[in-house]
Amino acid sequence: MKFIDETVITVRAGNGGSGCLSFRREKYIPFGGPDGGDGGDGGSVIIKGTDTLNTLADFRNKSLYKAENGKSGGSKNKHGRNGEDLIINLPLGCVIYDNESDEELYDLDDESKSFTIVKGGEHGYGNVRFKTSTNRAPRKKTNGKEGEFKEIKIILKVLADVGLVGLPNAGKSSFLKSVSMAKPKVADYEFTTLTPNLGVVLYSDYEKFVVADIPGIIEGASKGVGLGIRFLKHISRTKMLLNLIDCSFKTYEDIIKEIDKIKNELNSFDEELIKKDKWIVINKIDLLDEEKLSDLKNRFKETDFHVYFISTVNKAGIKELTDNIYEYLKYENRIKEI
Ligand SMILES: Nc1nc2c(ncn2[C@@H]2O[C@H](COP(=O)(O)OP(=O)(O)OP(=O)(O)O)[C@@H](O)[C@H]2O)c(=O)[nH]1
Ligand SMILES: [Mg+2]
Repeated sequence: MKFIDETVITVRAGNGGSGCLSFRREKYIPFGGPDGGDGGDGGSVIIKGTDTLNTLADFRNKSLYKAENGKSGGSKNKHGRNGEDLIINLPLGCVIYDNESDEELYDLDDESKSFTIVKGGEHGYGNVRFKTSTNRAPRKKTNGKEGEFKEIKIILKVLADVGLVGLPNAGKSSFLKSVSMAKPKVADYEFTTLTPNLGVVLYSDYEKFVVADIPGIIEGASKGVGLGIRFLKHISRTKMLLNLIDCSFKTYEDIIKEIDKIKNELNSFDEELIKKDKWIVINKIDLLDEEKLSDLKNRFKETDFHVYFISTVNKAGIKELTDNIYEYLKYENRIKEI
């Protein structure tokens, strides 16, 4: 299914049902009293996050979401039925904005949360309600109130613990593939990944963490070059970043430049991103001879970078890296129990 991460929809709650104007008409009771019942309340529109969805594609072809109106009241004091609420399930991680003011309204970052986004209109009153000692035959009833409506913008920012960043072809998707059950496309050309992929790393029987693989970033991405920054929002909620780097045919200096390039792009997009802990992951070490690899390792020892050397092909270094990610998330109290 197509990955869509932004959409605008209108939500409309149901109107309240009208109250009824009616008088008792029974044999032998010439002037029956009022017996018009109240209407029912209009249904509300409720939104909820679920992890069974991961795209907003379903919402592209429909723009109005409406809850049911309350039914009108009836004679014989019959209350109208309340309109049913409409529950809209959205992918977990969606943030909801008021489309007019751009104000953030809700953050669906937890499956247990649900929000009433527009409330159904209150029911109208039947004429029974207006009976008083001086007016025994009120000819008054009220209509239900209109349901609220709102135009909302939904932006999906996937929820993941670890975000993968790097130039195209660095091996981000290969890494995701090697640590999770995810099956992202991997190929020897740039921009193989066009939309984010999520993978769940099952660390033990009862613990997991989620890794997000996004399209490669190139110089100028923050200004719209390549696939641009469109997908960077998906790593904004991660707890840490891994900067993957293809080390084949590169000198130590090339690698340092590449680290800087990515850092600049992240920084231009959102300064918060570079406040995240970022580990450098040098990939494709199977393509280096031993001397070059140990030379590279030595050069990095003199730096402050938190660095790992891996190969997604022969799995070198992968276990150590995932163990350390797990320890980090656990230490930060961020590991999820399944
Ligand atoms: N030799 C070797 N090749 C690798 C390794 N990891 C990935 N590759 C290859 O590198 C190429 C790019 O890998 P991807 O995982 O698609 O890279 P990516 O970073 O996801 O690329 P984009 O999605 O374009 O940003 C593929 O041909 C992979 O097979 C590795 O450890 N060693
Ligand atoms: Mg990829």
